[in-house]
Amino acid sequence: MSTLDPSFSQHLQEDELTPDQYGDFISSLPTAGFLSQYRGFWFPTRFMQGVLSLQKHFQARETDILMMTPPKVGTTWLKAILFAIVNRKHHLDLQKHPLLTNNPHILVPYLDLHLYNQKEVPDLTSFPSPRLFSTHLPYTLLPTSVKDSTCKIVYLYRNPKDTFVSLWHFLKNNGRTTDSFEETFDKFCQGVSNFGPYWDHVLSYWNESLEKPQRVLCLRYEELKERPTTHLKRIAEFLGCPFSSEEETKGMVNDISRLCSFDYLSKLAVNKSGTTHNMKTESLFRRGEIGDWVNYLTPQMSKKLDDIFKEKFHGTGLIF
Ligand code: PAP
Repeated sequence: MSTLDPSFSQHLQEDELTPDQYGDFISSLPTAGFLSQYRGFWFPTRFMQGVLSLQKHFQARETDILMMTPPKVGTTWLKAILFAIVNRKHHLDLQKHPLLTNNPHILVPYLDLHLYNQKEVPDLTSFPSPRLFSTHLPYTLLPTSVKDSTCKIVYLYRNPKDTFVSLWHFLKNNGRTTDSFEETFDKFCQGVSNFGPYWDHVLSYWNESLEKPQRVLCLRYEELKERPTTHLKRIAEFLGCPFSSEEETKGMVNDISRLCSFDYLSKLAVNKSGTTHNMKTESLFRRGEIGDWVNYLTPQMSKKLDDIFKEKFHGTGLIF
């Protein structure tokens, strides 16, 4: 039985909610299929509890490294890269590297989708410093403790057409939509997609990175794909752990780049079958290419996305 008024979601601050009120609060949000709208963004309803708990309870540390992404922009890849860079001194023997036996989502957990969705207040004490976490939350909805902290934030975004095509395959393969391709596309264009509107998500971090470049690093999937070693070095510098000339001479940057590449990770047994946090693991490694959208979008669909993103990103300096 609902204990809350339907207008509840507009009046009460979420951090005043008790855990037994979460369900009613979430039920009071506007929905579209499997998504619920909360503070201007669309979240998978099944993760709303994690979003609320994370916002209420997560305490950032100055040494934390948080990686933020909208879905399907290369999150799995960036998790592998950050884990490998940050922990490189502990895993010099690449033949025994944790990435060979663990999916990147296990090594770098989601705060919202996993840790705080499983438990109202998860025990994070076992995570060694610097703690490496990820979320799909837009910047504007991050907990205050993150916004007030000087912890580092690495953000990844991707061409919206490839992002949409990747999202479509993921939703279909994991039974997370009953919509057709065209319906999913129309909703994406209206901003109704997982953690969307996609443009608002990207802009939320982009604007922050312009204001605080020492705190927020924005990377583009296409740049990372075209010049991985350049960007691996850039990431390491940003995180305050630049590759030494000795490491570079030994080929460590190339080694990490190869270890985290689509070709390498997608062929590992650990990434080829089974599930990771209720996702089919293999669905996280589909094609890993730039421009696969041409095989799926009609010229009209392509133009529609061009027009939307031209307008949304006008004057921002963002390119796709
Ligand atoms: P998530 O949001 O569910 O975690 P995410 O990892 O962000 O998914 O995105 C998956 C995309 O990244 C897939 O793109 P595609 O559908 O266009 O193929 C996946 O193939 C791609 N991807 C995964 N690993 C890598 C990698 N190592 N290098 C490049 N792309 C990758």
